[in-house]
Amino acid sequence: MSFSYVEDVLPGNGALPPRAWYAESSAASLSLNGAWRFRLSETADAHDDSFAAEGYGEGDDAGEWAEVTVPGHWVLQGHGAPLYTNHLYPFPVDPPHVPAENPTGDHLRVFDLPDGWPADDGGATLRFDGVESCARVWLNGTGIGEFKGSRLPHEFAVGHLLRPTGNVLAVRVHQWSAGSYLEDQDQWWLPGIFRDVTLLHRPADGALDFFVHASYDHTAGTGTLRVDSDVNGRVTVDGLGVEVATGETVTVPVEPWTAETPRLYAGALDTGGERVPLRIGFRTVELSDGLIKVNGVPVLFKGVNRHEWHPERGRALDLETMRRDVELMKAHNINAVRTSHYPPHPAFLDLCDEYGLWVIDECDLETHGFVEQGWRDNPVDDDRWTPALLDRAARMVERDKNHPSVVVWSLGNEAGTGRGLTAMAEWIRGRDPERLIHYEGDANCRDVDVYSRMYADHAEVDRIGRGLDGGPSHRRALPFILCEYAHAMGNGPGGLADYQRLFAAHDRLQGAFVWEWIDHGIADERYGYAYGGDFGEELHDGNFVCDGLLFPDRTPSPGLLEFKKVIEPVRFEIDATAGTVRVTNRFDFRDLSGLTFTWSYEEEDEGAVASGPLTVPALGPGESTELKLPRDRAGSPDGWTLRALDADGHEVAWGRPEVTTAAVRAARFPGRSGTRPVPGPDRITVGPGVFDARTGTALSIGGVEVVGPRLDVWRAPTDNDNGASWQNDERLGLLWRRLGLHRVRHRADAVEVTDDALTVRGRSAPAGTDIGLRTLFRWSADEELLRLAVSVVPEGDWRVPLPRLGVRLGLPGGADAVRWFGGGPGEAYPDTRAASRVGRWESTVDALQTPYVRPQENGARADVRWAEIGGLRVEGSPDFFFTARRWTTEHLDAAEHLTDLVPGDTVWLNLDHALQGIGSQSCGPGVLPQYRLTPGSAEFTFTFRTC
Ligand code: IPT
Repeated sequence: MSFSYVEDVLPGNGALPPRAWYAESSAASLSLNGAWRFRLSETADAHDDSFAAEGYGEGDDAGEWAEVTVPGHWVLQGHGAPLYTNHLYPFPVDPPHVPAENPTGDHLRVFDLPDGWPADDGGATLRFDGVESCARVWLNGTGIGEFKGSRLPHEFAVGHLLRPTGNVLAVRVHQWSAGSYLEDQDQWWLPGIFRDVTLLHRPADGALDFFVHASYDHTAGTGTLRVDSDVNGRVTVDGLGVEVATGETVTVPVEPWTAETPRLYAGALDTGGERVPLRIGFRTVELSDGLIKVNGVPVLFKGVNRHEWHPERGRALDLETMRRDVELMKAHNINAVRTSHYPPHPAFLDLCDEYGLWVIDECDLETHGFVEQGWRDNPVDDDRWTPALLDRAARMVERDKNHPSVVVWSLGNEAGTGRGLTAMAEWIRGRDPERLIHYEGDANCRDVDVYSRMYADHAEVDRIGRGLDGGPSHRRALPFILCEYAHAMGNGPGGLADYQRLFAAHDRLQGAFVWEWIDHGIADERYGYAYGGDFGEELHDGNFVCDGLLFPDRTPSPGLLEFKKVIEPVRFEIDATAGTVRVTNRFDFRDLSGLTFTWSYEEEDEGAVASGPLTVPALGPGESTELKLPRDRAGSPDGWTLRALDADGHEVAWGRPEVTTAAVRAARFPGRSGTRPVPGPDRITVGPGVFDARTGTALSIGGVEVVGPRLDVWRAPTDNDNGASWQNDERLGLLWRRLGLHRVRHRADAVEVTDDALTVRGRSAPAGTDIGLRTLFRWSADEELLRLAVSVVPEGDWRVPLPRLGVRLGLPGGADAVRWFGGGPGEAYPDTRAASRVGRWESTVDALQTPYVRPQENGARADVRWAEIGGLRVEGSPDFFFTARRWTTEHLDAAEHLTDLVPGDTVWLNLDHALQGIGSQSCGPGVLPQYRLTPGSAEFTFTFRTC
C-alpha cells in the first residue's frame, strides 16, 4: 500500500468541504470519545491496512493492543515520549520529507449505533476536531480519506458505510508528515487524536454550511441580521421577534455585543430537517481613522496569547478546563485572546462569545524553523504548498465565522513572508470582509489591516505611538498592536505598567498580548513538572516552554496579578492631603453602574480601623470624577485603600495613595540613648547582640542564634536575567556569573570597638578581578534594640548592575511564621510592584516562595518597613525588600526543578536595600534604565529586636 500521502504537500483526500461548527443541533450524534485500542509503530509503514478490515478487533486480532483515551496524545499515555523545541524542526529540514522514524499510532474503535439512531435518510458524517499531524481513516474496511492540519476539523461522509452494530473505525496517525513543516509552533510535539471524534447524523434537509452576519449600527442602535445558508430555511430570534428566511435581511433595535457587554441573542436556524441553535451577537468591526473600532469605538486589547494546555492531558482540553481559562481571564481583567498559534477547540470560542473576550483567531501555520536557512524553501513562498495554506485558512474561517468574539483573523505566526500568505489573506478577505486581518511577519503590512510586532521595547512602542516609526506610508496609517510582549517566563514580566502608560497615552497603540497564558509544564513524578530535555530529547529548548502567567496547574503567578492590576478598568488617584480621590472609568464600552465601591482606612500597627461604601456615579467609558473621602481620618496619609467590586463581590480594581518613603521614615526613628559595647576575649556584646570578636560577625541577637549578616549581592538568575540565546545585548545572568558574583568572598579588615559602636570594615569581591565592594557595618544598640548601619562603596570599574544589594542573615530552621508591614501579599521587584499593596501581612516561609517551574530568584516583598520572623523583628530605614527561604541562594541557583529544593536547617533572610529589576529579556527587552541597580555608594539601616 502507498504511504505517499504522508509526504504529500497537498492537504488530503476525501474530506467534505469545511463548514460552520456548532456544538449542538436537533440531529442525532454519537461521541466516539473514550477508550480506543492502540498500537504504536516506529515507522509509518510498519503495518499494512489489515487492521482496518471489517471484523478486525472483533475476535482476538487486537488482543495484544494497548488502550488509549481519545481525545488524547499517546506520548502522554505511556507510549513514546513528548518532545519540545521552540523553532527548530526536530527532524532534518528537507521539505516535504520526514524521517523514516515516524511514530505511527494505529487506533481502533468498534461501535454500535445507539437505539433510535435515525434511519439512513441523509447519511452521516464523521468529524475529527483535531488530529496531530496526519491521519488516514477507514470505516468498516473502506478507506475514506487522509488529512493533515492538526488543529482543524475534518469531516467525512460515511452514511453509506454504517451498519447498526459492529462498525470498525480505524485511524492511523503519523507523528510526522508534510504538514509538520507548517506546524512548527513553539510547543511540545504531541501526536494523537487530541480532540473529539463525533458521528453526526445528517437528516434529509439538514443544515450544511451557514454564515450569520450580525452587524450593529451604533448611530441608530440597531442590529442587522442575515443568515446565509447552503440549505434554505427559516431564522428565528425570539427575543427580537425576528422570523425571516435565510438570505433575508432584517434590521431591529438591539443591544450590541462587546467583550465588556457580551449580549447574545438566542436564535435558531431551521432547515426543515434540522434545527441549529444560534447565539447571535450584533457588532461591527472596522478600520476607520486608522483605528480598530468595534461599534464605532476604538478598542484597547488587554490580551494574552493562549496555547491550549493541561499538565496531564496536553492539548486535549476538556470543557471545564476551557471554561476555567476564560473565567480566570475575566477575573484578571483580561479582555482579549490571541489563539496562538492555531484555532483552539471550537467550544473555547463559544465561551469567548458568552463571557466576552475579543479574539484574534490564528491559523494553524508556523514555519519558524526555516529562519535557520534564511527562509530558503519556506513553504509559504512556494506555490506547491499554497493549496495546503488555503485549506488551512478555509478550515479556520468556515469553522469559526459565526462567533461574535472573533474580530480579527490571523494568518499564522512566524512563517516569514510569501505568496502563499498573500493568497490566504486574499481568500479570507473575499470570504469575510467584515473582519480584519493580522499577521505579524508582514513587516510592510501588505496583506494586513494592523501593524503588529512582537517584543518591541518601550522606546520603540512610544515612537510608533507618536507615528515616528517610518516604514511604508501605508503602514504608518495603520493601528498598532503588540501581538506578543512581556515574556512571562519565570519571574516576571517586568515593565508591564510602563507599557500600559504608553498604550494609554497614544490612540494608535491599541494594546497588546502577553506571551503567554500558561506554562506548558508536564506533570511528572520525577520533577513535579517536566520541561524540554526531561524526556531525553536530542534537540530541545529547555524551560522556554514554561513562560506563562499561570503555573501548569493554573495557579495564577505573580505576573498575572501584576497584569490584572496594570490593566484594571477603574483607576483611583488618591490625594490624601486634600482628602479626595479621582475615579476614572477605563472601560471602552461599559459604565460603572455594575460595580460597587468601598473605602477602608488602616493604621500601620492596628490593621483595618474603618471602612465603608463609597458612592461613585455611573461614569461612562473614559469619564472621571473627583470625590471626597470620609473626613475624620487623621494619622498617616497612606492609610487609604479604595476598591471596586463586581456584582459577585470580586475585586476588579483598587487604589492606594502614592507615599514617599522619606516621609514615613522621618517619623519612625526617634533618637535613642545608646549602650556601650562590651568587648571580651572571644565575644563582643552590643546591647542584645553578641559578636565574634575576631571576625565581627553577629552570633546571636536577643538570644536568637544568627548566621551573618553579611553583604549579599547575588541572586539566582531569573530566566529574564539570563536573556535569550540569540540576543547580542548584555545578558546579565551570564555576565554576573562571568564576573563571579555567585562566588563573592568576604574579608574583614578591622573590627573596632568604640564608645558607642562596634564597627566592622571589610571588602567583598570575587576572585580574578580587582572590582569589589568596600563595606562598613556599624552596630550600635540600646537595651533592646540592635541597630546595623551598612555603608557600601564600590571599587573598580563596575560595568554591570548588581543583582541585589543588601545583607543575608541566617536564622534557626524553626522560623516559620512571618508578619510584615509593607508590600504584599505577593512578591514584587522594582518593575513588578504595581500589584503590591502596602499593609500588614502574614504568611509562612514556605508560602513566601513562588514555585517557578525552573527555580530562580523569587519571593521578595517590596516596601517593607518591618518584618517579624523566628522571634526577631527587623525594621528598615529606608524601606527594604524582604525574602526568606529554607535554602541558600546558591542552592536555589543550582536547582533545575522544584524537586531539587530541599529545606536545610537554616532559614535564610535577605534584607535588601535594592534589587535589580526584572524586565522580560528571556525573549524581549531587558530592564528599563530606571529599574537598574547601578553600583554606587549606598547607606541603609536595619534595627533588630526580639518579639
Ligand atoms: C515568539 C513566538 O511567536 C512564540 O511562539 C514564542 O516562541 C515566543 O517567541 C517565545 O516564547 S518568536 C520570538 C523568538 C521572537
